[in-house]
Amino acid sequence: MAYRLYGVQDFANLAAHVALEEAGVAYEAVFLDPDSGALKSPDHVARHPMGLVPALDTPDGPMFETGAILLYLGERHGLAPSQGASDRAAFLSWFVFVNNGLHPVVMDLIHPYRVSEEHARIVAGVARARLVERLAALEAVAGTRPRWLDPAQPGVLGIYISMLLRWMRAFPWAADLAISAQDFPALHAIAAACEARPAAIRAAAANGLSGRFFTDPEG
Ligand SMILES: N[C@@H](CCC(=O)N[C@@H](CS)C(=O)NCC(=O)O)C(=O)O
Repeated sequence: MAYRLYGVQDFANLAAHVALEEAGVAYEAVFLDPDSGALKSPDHVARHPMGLVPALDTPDGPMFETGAILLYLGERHGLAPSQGASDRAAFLSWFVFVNNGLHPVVMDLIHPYRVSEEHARIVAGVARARLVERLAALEAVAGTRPRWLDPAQPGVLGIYISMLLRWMRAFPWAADLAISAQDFPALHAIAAACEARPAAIRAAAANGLSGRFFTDPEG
């Protein structure tokens, strides 16, 4: 088995799961039960120092962090511009923008009480405003249809964005703070194309998801 992916159903491992399916490589998905303490077990902490998911066993050793795993799989399996490609610089810029500027802010939209229990509403509201601003920037670049965000081609950045769109719609701390992919047509097109591909449908099913799981998820 080339890869073993450790995750929890419908957690951040979903993106790596879709990437593995798109890559068409041999892998095993291991789902852990967070309520059993499995994430904090010595075995799992050896894979992920914070006892979180995803973690991935690779032929080059164990990995953790969604962004690192997606970049690794993308470069190895043709789901991202490779070293030397003229569009790699732009791809890397926007990949890190999503990993660093979007992903943690989505976590604040979903779990603002981790920042401040008393001011959760304010934290989530600020996160929402930041996300809308940053999604607009991402929408603008997606509208230029770079190869690495082309809805017609699977790629790790489109997969990553699709998962975050799911979370922003399905899991905001308060329902009125939800962000809809429909408000960002170029991003919606990427997520809609992704969720229609057999690879993503297989990965979603393994995570207990069906239907329009990226663009119109049930919270
Ligand atoms: N920056 C990390 C964040 C990982 C993370 O927060 N994972 C969450 C799921 S989305 C988790 O494992 N939660 C389980 C827990 O908190 O016990 C990454 O992108 O991999």
